Amino acid sequence: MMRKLVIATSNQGKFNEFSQLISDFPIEIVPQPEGIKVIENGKNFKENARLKACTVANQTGCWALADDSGLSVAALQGAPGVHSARYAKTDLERINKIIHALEGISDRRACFTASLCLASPENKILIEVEGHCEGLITHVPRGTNGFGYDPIFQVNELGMTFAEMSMETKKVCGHRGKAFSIFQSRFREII
Ligand code: ITT
Repeated sequence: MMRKLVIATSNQGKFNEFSQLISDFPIEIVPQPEGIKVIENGKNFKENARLKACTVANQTGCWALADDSGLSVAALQGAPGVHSARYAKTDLERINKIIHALEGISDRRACFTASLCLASPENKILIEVEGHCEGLITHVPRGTNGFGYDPIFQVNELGMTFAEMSMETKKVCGHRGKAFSIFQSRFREII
């Protein structure tokens, strides 16, 4: 019987990316059941990923893979960082808030981080990894793919925003894909 893996997120964009990243593995991917509430009060991405993975694994009785991620903007002293999801109410409002906060500022440097944590129902941490992607905040949103802050994050190596890339390209250069490439070799050993 195939092992079940719950993707411990309520963010559909993340779920879509993980479905693609994990598609080669002999594992059944299931979404997080509705109604699970996690208090994300960790002081960094790693702590929040742990909280989400352990809570969901414990409540579902399955292995759970969580991702805590966010955008840190240099000229905003690392904000929104771990508060990326709570920076404003909607993706559009969050994007506009960043563009507005950087008005007249020439330093547009930013970094995306993804911390992944795989936990068992007994709250054992099986794998923890982190990936980063360096880029610049654009002056206007560009592109229609992806989710969240994708339209205003231009990746240094490619000069394209995440929202202008295919999921395949984002997988190679993005923070989540980079974290997953470290994750996958360890994951293969334990499944
Ligand atoms: P879960 O906690 O349920 O996974 P969330 O959206 O609240 O969902 P986080 O707490 O990790 O997730 O917050 C991450 C924020 O950063 C959120 O606003 C995302 O939309 C955004 N984000 C994360 N990865 C992103 C990516 O690859 N592209 C664009 N925005 C991203």
